[in-house]
Amino acid sequence: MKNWLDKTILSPMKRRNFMKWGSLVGGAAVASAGLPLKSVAKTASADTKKTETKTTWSACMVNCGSRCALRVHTTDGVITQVESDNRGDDKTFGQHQIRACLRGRSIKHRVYNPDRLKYPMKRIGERGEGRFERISWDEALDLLADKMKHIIDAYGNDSIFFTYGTGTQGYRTDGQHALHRLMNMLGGYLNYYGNYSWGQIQFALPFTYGDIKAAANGSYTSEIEKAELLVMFGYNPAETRMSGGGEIYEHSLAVRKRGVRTIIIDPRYTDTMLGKEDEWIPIRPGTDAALVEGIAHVLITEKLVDQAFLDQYCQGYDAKTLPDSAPENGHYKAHILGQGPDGIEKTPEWASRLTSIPAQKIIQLAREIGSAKPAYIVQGTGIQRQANGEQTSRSIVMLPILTGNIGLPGTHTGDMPANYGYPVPVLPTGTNPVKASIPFFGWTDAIVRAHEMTNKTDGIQGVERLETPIKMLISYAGNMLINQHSDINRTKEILRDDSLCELTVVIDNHMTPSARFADLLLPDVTTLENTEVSSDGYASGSVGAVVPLVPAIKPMYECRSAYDMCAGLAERFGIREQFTEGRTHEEWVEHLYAGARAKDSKLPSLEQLRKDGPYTVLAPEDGRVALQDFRDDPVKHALGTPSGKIEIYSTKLEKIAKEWTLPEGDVITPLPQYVTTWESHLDPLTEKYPLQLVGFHTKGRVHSTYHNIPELREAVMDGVWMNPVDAKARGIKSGDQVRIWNDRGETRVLAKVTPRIMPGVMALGEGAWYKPDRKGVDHGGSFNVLTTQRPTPLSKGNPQHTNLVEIAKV
Ligand SMILES: Nc1nc2c(c(=O)[nH]1)N[C@H]1C(S)=C(S)[C@@H](COP(=O)(O)OP(=O)(O)OC[C@H]3O[C@@H](n4cnc5c(=O)[nH]c(N)nc54)[C@H](O)[C@@H]3O)O[C@H]1N2
Ligand SMILES: Nc1nc2c(c(=O)[nH]1)N[C@H]1C(S)=C(S)[C@@H](COP(=O)(O)OP(=O)(O)OC[C@H]3O[C@@H](n4cnc5c(=O)[nH]c(N)nc54)[C@H](O)[C@@H]3O)O[C@H]1N2
Ligand code: SF4
Ligand SMILES: [Mo]
Repeated sequence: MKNWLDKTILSPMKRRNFMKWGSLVGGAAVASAGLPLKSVAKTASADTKKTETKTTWSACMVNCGSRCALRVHTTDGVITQVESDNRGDDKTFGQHQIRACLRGRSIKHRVYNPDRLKYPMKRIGERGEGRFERISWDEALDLLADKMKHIIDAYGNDSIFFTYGTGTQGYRTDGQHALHRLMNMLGGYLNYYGNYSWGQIQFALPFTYGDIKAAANGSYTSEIEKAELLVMFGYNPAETRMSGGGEIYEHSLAVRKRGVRTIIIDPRYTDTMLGKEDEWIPIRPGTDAALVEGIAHVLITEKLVDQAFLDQYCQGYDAKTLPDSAPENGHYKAHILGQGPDGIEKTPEWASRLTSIPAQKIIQLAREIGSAKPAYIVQGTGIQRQANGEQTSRSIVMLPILTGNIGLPGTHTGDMPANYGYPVPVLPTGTNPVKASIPFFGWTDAIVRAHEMTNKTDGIQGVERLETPIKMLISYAGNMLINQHSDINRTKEILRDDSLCELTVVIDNHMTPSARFADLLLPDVTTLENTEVSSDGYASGSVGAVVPLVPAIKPMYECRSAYDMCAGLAERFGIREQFTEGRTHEEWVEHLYAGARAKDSKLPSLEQLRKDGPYTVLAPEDGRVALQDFRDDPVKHALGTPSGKIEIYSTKLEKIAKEWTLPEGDVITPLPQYVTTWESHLDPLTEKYPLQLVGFHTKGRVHSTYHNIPELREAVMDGVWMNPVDAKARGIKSGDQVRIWNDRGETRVLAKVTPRIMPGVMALGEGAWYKPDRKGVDHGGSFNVLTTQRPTPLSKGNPQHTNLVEIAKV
């Protein structure tokens, strides 16, 4: 059994069947999208004798960081309307309505969508061509079990990999938990660590602060209202934390009620500003670390640093606390004052040349940051999705450290903010017998060059080197296979060769660009057809919640939950009983919730929860300020760093920098400092591609989810942001079709000419669906035809916001 096209597996292409299926899709598409509800009812549910209306609770489970509850109205088994949480009076915080955004409210169109996957299907023709044949569930599961047995026998469990997928982030019993549980029982799978969201910052900051447990190194956004000054680096909650329960609500309350002075540093004038900011400081992408160093210069020379704090709590600020292993003058102060190894004084003028921020502005900013007590300094995650992401994240946290704005009310560590999450229990997944772990971003490399990948070259963890290449990919609730991973054209080449990765399985609701690259396509139920008890998400500020999901409608077509798919697969491996422990999915939900209630007597009964809607809990007052215990007693509550202190100079990084083999141009430094990288504004490549292109997460979608909803496409028109100066130089006007390209690919999109972006920098919302023409030019505005798979130096993560491009009118 060599590959998918092996004759023993694949029946000859049945053209007539394919056509028949094709017209069926078309028919159903019209029915669900266009016809009156009665006809949809017939398609969706056969037994509709008397009119029955009901309202059930469900939730939007996509990965925006929140998890808004939804009230779903149905008539005769057909969804008629979806509304937001309408309880509460908005007078008391915690009693307020946690309102869903425009996306969650349009979820009905994601359920009744022409792209819906209806039946299991197997690929016919070349991988990626998008031609499939309908098969039965029995055939699909038999085929999958056979292929998996072969792959495990021939290559081992470490050749099976789950690509990152966040379409059902909130599930506790279904989805990836069920899949991981099954795979662990079958001998495991290749692990990954980190994630596309904050892979760089999460890897980098423990060198400074010690191990991060979830977001425990941050203070809650509820602390903002106690601050005198709020400084936000590339933090855009108005678009990326839109839920009424989350960070944006707390941020807005603080600014509205307390008028906290707010400075926002971002190349774009974001929706978070829109008149709420006191100052917008546009910055050249990838240069925030240089800005920090320019500010540090002023803080040091004007004696605005908190010397007592630095002496007592930190390692490596000056000679007094520099560890023995460090070179002489290897400390931060020397580095800033030009007495370190590079001999460059990091003056505001020096920083100005790199950042495009006037030196006078940098001086003013430094004086403000140096004198405001307390100051809440925070960063988003767009900044670290860059080639020097780890260096930048570590640098930004120097501002609260230098000024002693740590561990006190109204302060924050400079990390992303912390959030409270009610600990809703998860289906036990067991442990993975496979020890090897790759960085989340390294899977395409692990298909083609696994034998070269080691712990010192490619961030392999758990083992010294990879034994075997990836031979099977399972994409559950992700569009990573094509759309969301970098460099689509490279990925396509790799996936098209099915002698490399022999099996691709996609479990989704829709025929996405990734689904087209499946060998086996398995249709999942949507959130509104599923049963769950979820937590509130990871970006809900100080509000925690337990959110019930009750099926509003029956599973459509032949869709099945991942739990049921796994149970069917377990049966084929002879371990059904072990997998289910005799429980259905519904019974697991009940069982786990009963466990939660045994620990917290305040939780309502499941029946009551499902009737009344989410159960809300506020974060305890204690513990809202990060590192408060460390500030109170730095000995008793020493940090998890080797010295137990805040490591400005990191001895661990000093070691890594010596031991790892890095590609030409990559730099890791024990001090948090600015480094120039490939595809920065200083790269000679700017002669060919003079414009920097950054991405952002748009309010029109969550990544690629909700992209295929025409109403949303109309409400939030995709377009590449460009400054009038750059547009004029290229004869481009707002609304023009433009091509954006570099050596990796080309995409077509509309131009949005606006002073809301600084000159020389372009910005495009990520997540639009890849739509190539015959020559491979993308007409969908899909960002990742332009991004690179070259990883960042330290975490080996995704530098998806570091791109040089050129733009022209089509
Ligand atoms: N260029 C660029 N690329 C990026 C980023 C960037 O900033 N720039 N951001 C990165 C980040 S931070 C992230 S988190 C990733 C996100 O990347 P992904 O995790 O791939 O997220 P989505 O694109 O939303 O894909 C989720 C998929 O889940 C499916 N889905 C939704 N509901 C269900 C369900 O109930 N069941 C099943 N089975 N499937 C379902 C959707 O149809 C969709 O195909 O993208 C990364 N990619
Ligand atoms: N509506 C919506 N909400 C989402 C998501 C979504 O897709 N849609 N995705 C969710 C997920 S998984 C994640 S990880 C988060 C990510 O949410 P964010 O952390 O907000 O990430 P981004 O939108 O990538 O970038 C934030 C800002 O950083 C700016 N930026 C880029 N480069 C630089 C730089 O070098 N310096 C500075 N100072 N600023 C820079 C961008 O212009 C942008 O305004 O959002 C979550 N929320
Ligand atoms: S996308 Fe996020 S903010 Fe919008 S409804 Fe869904 S969970 Fe809520
Ligand atoms: Mo993310």
